[in-house]
Amino acid sequence: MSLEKRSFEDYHEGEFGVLKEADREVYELITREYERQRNTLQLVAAENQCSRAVLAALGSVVQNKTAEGFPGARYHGGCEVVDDIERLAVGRAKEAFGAQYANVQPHCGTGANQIVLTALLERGDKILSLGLGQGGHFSHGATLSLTGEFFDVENYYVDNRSFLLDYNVIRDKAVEVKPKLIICGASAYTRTIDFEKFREIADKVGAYLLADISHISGLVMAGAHPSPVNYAHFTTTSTYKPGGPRGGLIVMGGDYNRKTKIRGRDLALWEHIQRATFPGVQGTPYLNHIAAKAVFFKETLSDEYKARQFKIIENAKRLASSLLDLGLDVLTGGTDNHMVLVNVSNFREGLTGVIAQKCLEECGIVVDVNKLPYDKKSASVASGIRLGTPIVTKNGMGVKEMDEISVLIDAILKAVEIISEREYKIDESFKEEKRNEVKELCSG
Ligand code: DSN
Repeated sequence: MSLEKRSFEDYHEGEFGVLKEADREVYELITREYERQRNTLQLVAAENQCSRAVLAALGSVVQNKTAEGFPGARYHGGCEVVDDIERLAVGRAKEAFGAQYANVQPHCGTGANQIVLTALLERGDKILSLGLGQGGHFSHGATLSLTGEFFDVENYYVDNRSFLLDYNVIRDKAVEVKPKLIICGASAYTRTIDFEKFREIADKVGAYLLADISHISGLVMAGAHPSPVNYAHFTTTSTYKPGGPRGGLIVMGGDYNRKTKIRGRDLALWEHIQRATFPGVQGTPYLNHIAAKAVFFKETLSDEYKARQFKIIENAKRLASSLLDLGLDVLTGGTDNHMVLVNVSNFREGLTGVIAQKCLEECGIVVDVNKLPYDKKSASVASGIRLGTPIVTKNGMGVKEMDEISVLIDAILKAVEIISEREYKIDESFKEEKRNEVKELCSG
């Protein structure tokens, strides 16, 4: 049963009694967060909701164990149980992704990308990736990220009219730049990514291909989006976005065992990844998170999980079409995945992404402000918002609720009084009315 249907005490049963006794302040903050998640609409495309079994593994004594290294080759004693846990998680990750190699140690998706870059590249090597403001990610070489500081990064862009990836343009850019690594995958792109084409481009210029599928990895595991695993040399994902614990993952397909000389060491590609993980980038992995990843990967093999991924897409498509029907500008005219991008500045004169995000949140609808491709506004003001359907789908919502959510969004964005690009006013009684409607929807 999802968290929306249960009280905090009921959901967490006994274990939070201990915290309540030990630290009332933190207990109350966690209770508040639980109520926030339960009574408001969670439409952050990067978020999901893990199961109670995953939470149990996260909160287990496994968190006490230190174990630098890999199963069978640790720098600490007493690792026989955590070795079995990590082996189980690796086996299940391989099965879930149809991969030849899996590394469950990365602390997060960004860390997984840093490990791949550390394994392959030397300072100043060239990366070609989708620009951050175009839907890319900080860890794909953005300025201010260490990936942008250490490497020579060039970007490819989406088309300035269709907002779609144009693979011919990307190929031409790759031929011009001659990168050592091409990164594909995005945090704000709503259409299917052609990983096979990316691999053709990478092969043409002799580059490695990294597919960061953090946002769509649940869809990929279920077969609801084509998989990059046998095209990309390396596939990375965060594990919370598809509905598991916080953490990262690296998987590899047919290239995993390819002998490659990097910095004088002639090793298989997977061995370079192991070395870059520890001691390259990380120390002890979070073994409780690895136990939770094992639980999660088992869940992803179930029919319920797989069916839900298709439902997430169905709901996102319906949310996009309902918003379009109400006159909102949905980028690319719809979506192929879990995500919907809306240009709110095209909806009302003076409306910005940040005002949309804040006034929706005051009414109980949680979304992200999002700089859109070719957006003239700064990232913190922006013209867009990004919405995602994984959590509302997990909580049993369907197309009827997507229509209701669209009507709420339309009404709130029309009602807000715009003062400046960041300032606005919203009538208190209108806000209360919408919050109650949202609460009703969440408990339905
Ligand atoms: N937090 C993710 C997102 O919002 O897309 C990126 O790491």
